[in-house]
Amino acid sequence: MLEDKDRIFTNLYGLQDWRLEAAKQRGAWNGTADLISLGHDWIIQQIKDSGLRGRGGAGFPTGLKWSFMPKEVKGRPHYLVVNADESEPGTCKDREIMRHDPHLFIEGCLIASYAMKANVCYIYLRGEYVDERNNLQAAVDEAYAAGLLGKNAAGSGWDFDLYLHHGAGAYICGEETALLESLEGKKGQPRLKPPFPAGAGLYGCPTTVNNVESIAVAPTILRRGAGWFRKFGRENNHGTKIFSISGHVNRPCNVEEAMSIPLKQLIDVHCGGVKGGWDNLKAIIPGGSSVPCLPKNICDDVLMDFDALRDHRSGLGTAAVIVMDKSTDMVRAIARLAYFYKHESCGQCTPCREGTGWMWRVLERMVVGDSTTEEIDKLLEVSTQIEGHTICALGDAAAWPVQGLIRHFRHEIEERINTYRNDRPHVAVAAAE
Ligand code: L3W
Ligand code: SF4
Repeated sequence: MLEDKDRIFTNLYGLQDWRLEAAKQRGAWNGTADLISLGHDWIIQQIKDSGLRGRGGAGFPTGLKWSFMPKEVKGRPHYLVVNADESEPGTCKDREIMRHDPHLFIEGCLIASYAMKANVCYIYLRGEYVDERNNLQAAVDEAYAAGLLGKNAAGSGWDFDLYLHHGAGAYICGEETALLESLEGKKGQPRLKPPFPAGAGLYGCPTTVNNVESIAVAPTILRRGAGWFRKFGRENNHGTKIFSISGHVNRPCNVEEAMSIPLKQLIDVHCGGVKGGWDNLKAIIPGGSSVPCLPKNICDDVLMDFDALRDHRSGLGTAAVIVMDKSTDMVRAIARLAYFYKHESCGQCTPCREGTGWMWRVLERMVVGDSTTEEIDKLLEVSTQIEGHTICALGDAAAWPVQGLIRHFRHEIEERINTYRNDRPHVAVAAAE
């Protein structure tokens, strides 16, 4: 359990003023120029040593990603682009950082940009995040007025400009290369990788794309030391993390906790428990809608980190925990997610464009039992044909929830098929023929 003194986001619930003076009193912009004076390599090494892994879903080591940027600026400018297109169902953590702790985030943009020799950073905001944009823009304006941004930003000797760009509400623009396309004014469709953005990103220039939370924790890691951050969690899963917990709990919330906290403790301590008690739990989706669900028996003692959840063939993703009690119709829930992915597919590659719609239509029939047991196997097979055969991770994201449903709740689909047939004997005869 994390103690209050170890929380990075001290205004996560907006109980205090988010503006510059109040943010400074909470520690933001404290010694920024001194940190920067320690140099590009020192900052990147500290972030590497801290064990910070990307907080946007993939968990890629942040310091390593920063180190992929060219060591020297040669002809092409370097860019930092922050992915604030928070759209993963269940995920609402970056929203709170931008609304209530925008200065910590802006300071992180300066420090990260300096580390990677970028003089310009773009923050790409989810289209629906209007209040967040308003607060963030007001905070950016304050920072410019106070000399924290612009020429010789924060007295560091580094010139740095920060721009907000508002998206238009497409989930796929949260995929880093679709985001870059959109930022360039084009249709938001993912690019083939490689090249990765560090080689050819925004306008073909070296670019790093990071999630809001990954950037916002950086100043505190540097101020308190890599070792401080590293001591939370366990090997390969370090630091503090904001969990977004929603669904059938008594008090849904965002909470910053130590990585690797047991799921049950997370829910009992911070959410007042599952509605109706722990025994009323049916399943969770542990990391935003893209990762497979887990049934109660796994939830009983699972740890909330990248490796523990991967070992159970799921993932930490964005750490958005969707809790479902026994009243949940799992088939309907996953069918609804399948609709989401079908709707958000950009349509570039055939397995995703055709497969997401096909899976959704089959699942809609399965919700009422109008299917066959053979079709469950076919659904699983099609999902594995989508997985890994597309340009971006949206194909995987559409396949994994379906695979989780079949892995853990196949019996619910089968029961429905049997009930449907028993109610309609002629259907059973036709299927047998
Ligand atoms: C240079 C290499 N860079 C990897 C970089 C890459 C990217 C990062 C992670 O998807 C996941 C997805 C969603 N040289 C590199 C390299 N990189 N190898 O590392 O890359 P990758 O491909 O593992 O993942 P991704 O494409 O960033 C993200 C999942 O997150 N997700 C939620 C997403 C939704 C949100 C949101 O709403 N904010 O983030 C939940 O699970 O399904 O699997 O930067 O360039 N050799
Ligand atoms: Fe577009 Fe889907 Fe292909 Fe991603 S996987 S590029 S969303 S069609």
